[in-house]
Amino acid sequence: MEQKRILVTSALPYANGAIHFGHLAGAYLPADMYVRYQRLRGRDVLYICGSDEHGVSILISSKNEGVTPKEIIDRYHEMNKSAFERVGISFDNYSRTSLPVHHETAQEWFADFRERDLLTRSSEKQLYDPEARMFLPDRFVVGTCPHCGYERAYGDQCENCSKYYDQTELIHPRSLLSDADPIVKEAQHWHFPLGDFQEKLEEYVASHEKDWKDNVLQQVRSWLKAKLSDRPISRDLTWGVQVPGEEEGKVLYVWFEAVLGYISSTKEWAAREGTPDRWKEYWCSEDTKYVAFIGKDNIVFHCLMFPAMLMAHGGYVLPDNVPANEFLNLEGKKFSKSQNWSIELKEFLDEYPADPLRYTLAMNMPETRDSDFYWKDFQARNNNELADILGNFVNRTAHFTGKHFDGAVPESGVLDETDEAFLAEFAKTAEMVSANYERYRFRDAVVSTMNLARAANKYFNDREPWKTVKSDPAVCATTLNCSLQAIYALSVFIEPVLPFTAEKLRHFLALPDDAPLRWDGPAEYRLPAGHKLGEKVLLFDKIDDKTVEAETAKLGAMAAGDEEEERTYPPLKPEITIEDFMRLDLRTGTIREAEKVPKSNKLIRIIVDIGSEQRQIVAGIAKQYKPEDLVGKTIVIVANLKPAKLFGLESQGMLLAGSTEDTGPVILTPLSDLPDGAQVK
Ligand code: B3M
Ligand code: ZN
Repeated sequence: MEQKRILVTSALPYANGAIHFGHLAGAYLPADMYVRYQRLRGRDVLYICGSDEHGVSILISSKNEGVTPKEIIDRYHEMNKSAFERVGISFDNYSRTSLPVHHETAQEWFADFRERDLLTRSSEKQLYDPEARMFLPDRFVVGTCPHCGYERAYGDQCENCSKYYDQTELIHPRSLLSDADPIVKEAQHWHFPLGDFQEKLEEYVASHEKDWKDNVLQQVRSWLKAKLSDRPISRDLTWGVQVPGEEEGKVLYVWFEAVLGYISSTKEWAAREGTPDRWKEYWCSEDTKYVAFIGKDNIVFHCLMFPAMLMAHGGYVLPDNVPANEFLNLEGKKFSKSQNWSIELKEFLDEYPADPLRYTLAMNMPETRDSDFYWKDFQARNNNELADILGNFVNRTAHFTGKHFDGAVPESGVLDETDEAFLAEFAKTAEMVSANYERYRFRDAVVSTMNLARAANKYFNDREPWKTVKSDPAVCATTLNCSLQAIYALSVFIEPVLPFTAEKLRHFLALPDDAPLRWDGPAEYRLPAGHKLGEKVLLFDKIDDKTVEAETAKLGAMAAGDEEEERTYPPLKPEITIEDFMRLDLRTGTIREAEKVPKSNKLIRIIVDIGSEQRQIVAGIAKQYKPEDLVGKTIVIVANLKPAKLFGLESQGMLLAGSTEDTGPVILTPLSDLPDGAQVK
């Protein structure tokens, strides 16, 4: 059964950074190609997206930069929206989850679930910062790892030993927001009963065994096999969608509300169109085919959580397909913003046109496995394929028609077999490319599309119009007539992948009003003889070796980078008074003994003489120092820190060390001699 309408969504990118090629190739370019193709088929298709403007990562960026979360989301929303436009992603609506329509929608869904007693509420122990007056998300706490003693372990996972634990298990937890010691407090959280949907989701996934991609099915099956369980859907944060009926500071878990962003964005679209109820035609009708484009890291939420929410609500259409792509890498390495191993869309588009990029990404789309963007490949695709095949064919046809036929479509004579066969390619291409788009095979679709340009180039060569123009003008006219028909056909078929070039072709053809801008146009319609063409246009500039070398070098240089400049610094803590500082008792002391803590590869136990007494301190410095090098050194310790146990050993204080991610702890010592027990202030 063919549905009346197609609803297409692309994952909502976080408004927390600039989108790069990897994002584009993952969830946006394929969706846009699919949508443009469907529009040409004359189908009622709606393409929805927007910025995901909540979540802890945005809060962290705002703290790091010392600006409000609103400033962060405004900046990146505008930046990404405009980059999407410039690269030709043709959303019908690009919304924001910070808009009232979204907050209301998400709250309505939550309230509906709660009123129907679907949700459960239970309490969990969590660290609370009494000074910042908030519960601490895992990324906002550091402390000593309960497993290996690493001192900068995060609330959920230790970067040193990779173990997971509960944030309340951290030793000496510290809030990254303020100086206060966090306290353990009970927090009430709402849970969505995902486990109750196990069976229904199994049926749902089974019903798509034939049409979903393997990478998607594999991930989903392994989740189902492990059995689904209830998921917390509230968080204690100051940034997000307020949980209705709760005190301030309790927000909906970002994934619970972000997926509803597709619905609120559709509502925004409908209201702007002056038909406020029309969003329901897409979301609440069995006549809709819903396709959700995402990257592979979003599979669980789109294939299990969101469908379960839609089932729980009732009356909504479920995704018919979730074509998730794998990841695109850059020159053999993962995209990394922090290491500057990345190409931001905006910067790229300041230098290069969008279509060659779309084409290159489509030809390397990570459809079944991770793939790469290489500058060299970009150059080759642009020069050898777009310019030398498509561009060359159009260029020669335009030039020849201008020179010999006064820039108008020549009258076709009798078609011979070659002409017939060439024209018959249009319908075949339409069918083949279409079959690929319908099956979400984007690379194959583009290969088949380019094959028509190849065939056209060959046709022009084989017919040698530069010879027949003298020897047999009627044949020459036929050749050019057919070539111009091919440009029209190409202007339709390349539209999904090369929309800006398609537009240029239509401009050159000065398409008559009755020429259908539709997928089946090339099989049915012919440009009439005598039709006056528009101006010749340049389609593709070649990219030279120097440019490619410079771009590649830039990437390398950035990654090796001037570390000082590229480093990000932890946010400064709130101001304290001199009295606050004086509460610390810092003392000098000489290390008398040092040895590695057995079974720990990080910890060293030292005995420090602070004059009045000797202290045992256990410190995570074994990677940086050998015990024998430490004995005899004067260091500074915090002498009035409450003792803590590490690997069964009591640590009676803490030594002062400076540290960065790259250096690890570096112990501080006095510049000149100081006796033991001197106060440090
Ligand atoms: N913003 C995560 C991501 O960008 C998230 C997607 C939301 S889709 C509703 O990977
Ligand atoms: Zn650890």
